[in-house]
Amino acid sequence: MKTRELVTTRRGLLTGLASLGGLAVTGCSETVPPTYGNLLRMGDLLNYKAQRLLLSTGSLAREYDHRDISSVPAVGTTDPSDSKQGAFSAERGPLYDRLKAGAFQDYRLSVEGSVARARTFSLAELKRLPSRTQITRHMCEEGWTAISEWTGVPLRTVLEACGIRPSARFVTFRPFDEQADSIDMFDALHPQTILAYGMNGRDLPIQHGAPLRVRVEKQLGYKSMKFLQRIVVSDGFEDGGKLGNIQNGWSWYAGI
Ligand SMILES: Nc1nc2c(c(=O)[nH]1)N[C@H]1C(S)=C(S)[C@@H](COP(=O)(O)O)O[C@H]1N2
Ligand SMILES: [Mo]
Repeated sequence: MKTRELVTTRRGLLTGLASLGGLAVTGCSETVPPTYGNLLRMGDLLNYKAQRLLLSTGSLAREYDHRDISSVPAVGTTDPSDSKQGAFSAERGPLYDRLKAGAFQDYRLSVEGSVARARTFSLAELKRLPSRTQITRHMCEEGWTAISEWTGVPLRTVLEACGIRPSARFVTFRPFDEQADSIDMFDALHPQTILAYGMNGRDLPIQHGAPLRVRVEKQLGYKSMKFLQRIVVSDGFEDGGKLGNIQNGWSWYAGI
């Protein structure tokens, strides 16, 4: 069963790569993120280009067994409704509080931007789409790692349900706290990039990003944005403005 899943997934990845064509692999200029004139950031660009070349042969993050699952610290925002937390949003925090009180029955994920049919998804709708479960190692840039099982819907499935415009290149995640981050289409369509609503066989706990977080398994921990409210597809690179990790001193590309 496991092997068959893996084979299907690898084939899925190859199909994905074929359909992307030379887009990211050849590094055509629109797909290369800016380095913001910082010399140190040139290393990110090299990492980005190297990883995209490696991906042409197909690359999945390692998956583990149930017995490997470890305990995970909750890091960064652990509850967007808590006004004492550093990244509290005065605008979205109270909204999150109401959704949490209603057990996220009224939660809607908005998918917008460079798609043919912008729309929202309830949790029930997301759960009706084909799911993927994966046991992976989270690697935080602070140095700790932890292994968990994640269940969710591939981001690719959700984007395709909205009709990805051929000009689309990047996907930005807008959470309920004061943060934002983006990935390129290559990572967005990667078979292990999922919108997770389950963790270790249960509903995703609040502190780990309820009701929905993304798992970007080929990058460091901070790219796996928790508490998703909106997903914005764009043709050009968006740094997320002052909420974006890039303007707050983080590498945009954190491939591992
Ligand atoms: N919305 C949001 N997403 C976030 C963060 C955050 O503070 N807010 N922290 C990031 C960081 S630095 C890490 S390591 C992981 C931590 O996930 P965990 O709390 O489930 O361990 O979430 C990432 N996603
Ligand atoms: Mo982190």
